[in-house]
Amino acid sequence: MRTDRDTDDIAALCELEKKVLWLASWTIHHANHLRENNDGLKVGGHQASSASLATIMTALYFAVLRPQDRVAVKPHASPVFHAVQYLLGKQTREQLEAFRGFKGAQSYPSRTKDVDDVDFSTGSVGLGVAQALFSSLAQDYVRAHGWGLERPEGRMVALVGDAELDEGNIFEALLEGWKQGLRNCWWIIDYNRQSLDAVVREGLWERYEQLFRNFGWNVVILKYGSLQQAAFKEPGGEKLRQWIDNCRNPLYSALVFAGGAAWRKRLNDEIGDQGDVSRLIEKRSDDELAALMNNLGGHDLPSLLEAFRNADNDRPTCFIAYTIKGFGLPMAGHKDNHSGLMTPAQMETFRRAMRVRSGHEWDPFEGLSLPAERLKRFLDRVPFAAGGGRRLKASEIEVPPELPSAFQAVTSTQTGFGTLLNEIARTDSDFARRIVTTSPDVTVSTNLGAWVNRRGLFARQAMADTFKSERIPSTFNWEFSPKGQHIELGIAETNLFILLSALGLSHSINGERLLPIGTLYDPFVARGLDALNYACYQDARFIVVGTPSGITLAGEGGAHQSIAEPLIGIAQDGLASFEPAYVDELAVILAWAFAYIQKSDGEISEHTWLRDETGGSVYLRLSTRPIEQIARAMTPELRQQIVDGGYWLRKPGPNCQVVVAYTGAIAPEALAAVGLMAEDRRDVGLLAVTSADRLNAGWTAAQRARERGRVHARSHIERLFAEVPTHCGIVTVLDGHPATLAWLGAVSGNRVRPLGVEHFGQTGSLADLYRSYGIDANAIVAAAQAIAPGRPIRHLKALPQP
Ligand SMILES: Cc1ncc(C[n+]2csc(CCOP(=O)(O)OP(=O)(O)O)c2C)c(N)n1
Ligand SMILES: [Mg+2]
Repeated sequence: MRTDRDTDDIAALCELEKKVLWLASWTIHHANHLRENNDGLKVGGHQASSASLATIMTALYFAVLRPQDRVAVKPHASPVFHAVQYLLGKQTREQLEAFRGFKGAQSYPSRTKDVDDVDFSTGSVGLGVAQALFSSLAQDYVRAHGWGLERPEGRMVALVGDAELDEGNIFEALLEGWKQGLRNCWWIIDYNRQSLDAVVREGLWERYEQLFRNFGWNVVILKYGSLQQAAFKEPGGEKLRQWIDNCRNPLYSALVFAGGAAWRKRLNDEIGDQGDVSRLIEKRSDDELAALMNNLGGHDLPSLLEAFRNADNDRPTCFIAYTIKGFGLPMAGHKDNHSGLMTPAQMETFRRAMRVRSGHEWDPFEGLSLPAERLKRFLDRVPFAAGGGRRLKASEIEVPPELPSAFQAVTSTQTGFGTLLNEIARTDSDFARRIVTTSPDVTVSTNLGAWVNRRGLFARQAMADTFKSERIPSTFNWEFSPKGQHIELGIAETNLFILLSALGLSHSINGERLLPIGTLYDPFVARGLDALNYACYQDARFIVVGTPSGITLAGEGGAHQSIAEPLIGIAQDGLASFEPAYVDELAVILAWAFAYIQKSDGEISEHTWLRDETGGSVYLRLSTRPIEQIARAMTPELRQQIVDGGYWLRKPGPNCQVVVAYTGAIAPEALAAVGLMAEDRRDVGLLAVTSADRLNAGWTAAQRARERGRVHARSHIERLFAEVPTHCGIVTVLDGHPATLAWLGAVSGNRVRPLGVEHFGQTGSLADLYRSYGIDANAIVAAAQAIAPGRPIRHLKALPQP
């Protein structure tokens, strides 16, 4: 039943809907026609896509959403989002005028770059949709652990393009959501039956409906608007409904584009000789007929409000809202409208139709029928805007400066990682409680088993380990409870990264900090790479562990051996990457990482020229190869150098002819090579590189700083190389792509011979593979002899022929 308040709301909402459409369209027009724009890319996609969602977003933001709700907005509806925020006083005219310009409002909603409180960034279609789902799971996790209960539970909402549902990651998320008992999540599908290039297949909604119901979702189909519903009740109305139901998507779109007269002709041709329905058509003018046929559920405020308000439970709900791409604009319905921009002449007509005076385009209440005062009062009462700033804050969790550790003399970094987490699991501290681990079905094989045994698996409902209750011995205790600290995922790596993205934003979304760690096999980082990039782009904070890695995983062959990941580690923004060789290094890096992922807003470090105070996420590439550990005391200096990216394991002497720089599991080969050439090359240096990424980033930043006048800026690698003579050759080696370390030669102008893996690996023993790929001790010696001429190195053996 509707109350007076609702009627009042609807009048105001109708006005705001017009204003939102106008402002979004004007923002786009401004960026295209009134500002210099020479990137060759038109922004038509925004125009038609925005119009498609304008009604739905008006209903949501101005009436339905509450402050605790969070939204991922379909990328191309960004202008609508900015227009809504503008009306709510959270976005500025300057930003809108600079839409797509330098530091202006972003083309795709961005948490990190926009000023108007974007909840979740979007851009790569499909990922924001999954982010809403996983954020709901993250919220459940936080609350099940007793945190943030003073705040109301929010709903995680995604505004989804219908073609966005082509992205497989959405279905991966859907399945995972079902397994995890998803709640409080809405996906609102903008069913305009158009994608970027074309009109979508017939009957997709039926597939979607079935699919969502199969996964336990509520499905609400918003097909007919209130005008249509009323018309269906008129004599002949049922015929009209049948015609609409049977009309193919491309034809409907084409008629929307063509307008009232075309509708009349078509309807008369097809159902016009049937008495009642003819009268139904005839009694409407062309404009009224067009308004009726365009009145789909997704453009009808009363139907939308009713549907949203009726969904007042916590079941995941999918709304399939029929819409028209380009609704209200001259390109409405045209299949080419994705790149269709309004011409200045069309904009002029639109401006007049909207009763906006020239020069008053940005005025919030210009040309509306209701008095500005009344609309202002309405806006002041909008529930969504009531909560103040939407970015919550959580204090930093204190991290022990050193992690408890006791390692075996011969061990691998992966085993060390398991041991370190197991030790943390024994402790009872806020730090240990805030850690949450997750893995896509590789929990045990990435060495998280001991941690999980102690801290348990997370589920909202407790579930006993049947093997344990049946008293069948097993190494692993697989018990689920609301207190568990490990979220076990299915194999989809993209889900892992989106979950990390959701857990890693908990401080800002839930006001409760988590310390998330995700593990996966290193080669499959590539499988989830876009999602990892997405998570970093929105500044989510987590630690990701890629293990096992490289051809060191000898018996597994090319399918499981990672090659390119060290380069990903260098190139991925927002991710500090490490590949330690020894477990004591790992312990230092991990302790540092727990603090680093919590940092924000600081200054760029004067010491290393890295972003140590602004923080970011961390990637650890670990190996299963057991190697002999170095018995040494950890000094503060060594600790700092490990974090900065490298240290001299053997300092080069003043006459140094060769430096060997290595990363990761290949350390024993590098050590052995230095031994083999010691008699024939002077003062050989051995550089342990714990982070090619941080060395490289620091070097680049220091150069940039010097070019901008800070003449004393020095990076860590420059300081390390300060004593290395320029005639000295550098051999670099790692179990990964050689380009990772090849740049080291450019730091002080040394010749460099980078060794590594460039081609898909194969099965074999470790010795077979290292020899074959040229990263064993003998290959290092051969490279040294080639770039650091001198007497023949006696221990050098002939290399295998390729
Ligand atoms: C991963 C990815 N691939 C491609 C694109 C380019 N792209 C942007 S929107 C879009 C299709 C949009 O269709 P739909 O989701 O139905 O939204 P509509 O255009 O109807 O508003 C595509 C292919 C993208 N943003 N992300
Ligand atoms: Mg579409």
